[in-house]
Amino acid sequence: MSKISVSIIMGSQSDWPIMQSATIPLNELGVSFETRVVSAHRTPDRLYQFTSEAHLRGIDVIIAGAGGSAHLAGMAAAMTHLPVIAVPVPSRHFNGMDSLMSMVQMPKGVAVACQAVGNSGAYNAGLLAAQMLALKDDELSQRLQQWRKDQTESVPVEVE
Ligand code: RP5
Repeated sequence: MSKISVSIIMGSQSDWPIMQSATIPLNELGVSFETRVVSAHRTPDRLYQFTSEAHLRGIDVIIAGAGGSAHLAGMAAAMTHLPVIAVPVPSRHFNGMDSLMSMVQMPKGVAVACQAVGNSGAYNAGLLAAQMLALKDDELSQRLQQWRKDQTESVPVEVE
């Protein structure tokens, strides 16, 4: 494993069952990551400290998952120049539609790469982070290209 390049942050421990999906492609591709609970509204000072220091600690990409009024990704993107990939976590009352709208409708000037709601979005967030890092890492790029080939070959032609 190389240096920790990806930070997976989430608004609550309760987001982890969804956000854990982000770790699958990262592990498969050999990308090191850290996980942190950082809430925009419950721990604003922690969010400030995290975004102030992330690039200094060598983090290259941030994955931010949250549910409900999911301002975590937008706030993180407002406070760091690092790319932020957002994962809308399914919420208790609106199945994640509120999370999606909060994350995807960023006003111009602060970019957030919003993924699908739920496990698929978290999984793809990990994959996208690896693709970003592969731009400057030839060995990771080779692993990523092989991973994509393997995935394509794993799709059966016949329906069982
Ligand atoms: C958000 O509120 C979190 O991201 C989580 O999705 C949601 C509910 O949090 P808990 O009340 O379960 O801690 O801040």
